Amino acid sequence: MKERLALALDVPLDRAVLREVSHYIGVLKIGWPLILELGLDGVRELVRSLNWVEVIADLKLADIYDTMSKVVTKLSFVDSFIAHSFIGIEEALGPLKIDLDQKGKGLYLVLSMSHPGWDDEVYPKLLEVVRKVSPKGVIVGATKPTMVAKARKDLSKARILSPGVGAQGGSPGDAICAGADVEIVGRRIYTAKDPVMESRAVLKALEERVSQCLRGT
Ligand code: BMP
Repeated sequence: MKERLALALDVPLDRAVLREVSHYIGVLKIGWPLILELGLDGVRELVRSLNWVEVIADLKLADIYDTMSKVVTKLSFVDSFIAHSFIGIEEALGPLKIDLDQKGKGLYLVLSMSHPGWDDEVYPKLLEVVRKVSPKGVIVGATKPTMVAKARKDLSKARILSPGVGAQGGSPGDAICAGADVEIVGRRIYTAKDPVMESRAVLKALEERVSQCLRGT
């Protein structure tokens, strides 16, 4: 099950601690906070020092293709990128998808964010973009399992990554039970007194919840 948990590493963790955490969490999500803290070389080295199932660069790309292509070229050490879907296709997500396909990289598009200020009125419009681009997957907040279930119904093949477990109120396993593939946890783990024990606890809670919903209880 560890491949169904992602660590949002928004602050650096001690290397030995991170190694232990990776026994319980398979996917690593890195983004601006870590890159600005460690620099690109530091992040590259950290990413390469361990064997992750997938490393996702969460820069929430939202620009014209030409600019986004310059950014993704600098991050060849990751497996996938997250971009905003509202930027549209022509000269933006269309060529970005082709570029990433050629590079053997995945693209995830933001479909429904986890925070209270996000307005799901835009969902149908974003879904239309997602369907046309056909990315590897989408981001749908774990704080709204009903939106996860809706996205799963609307997109049978896309991977669904769900951030918001822990600090934002989502409970481990709820998003997966609603149809997500991966749950993303940040602060609950990296601010814990013992991030290794916390990772283990989150994985255990996720496994218990998922086996519960598989049994239909
Ligand atoms: P935390 O568990 O500490 O709340 O971290 C969640 C992570 O997921 C952060 O890196 C955040 O930027 C990201 N995220 C989110 O919280 N909500 C979204 O809708 C999309 C995200 O990428």
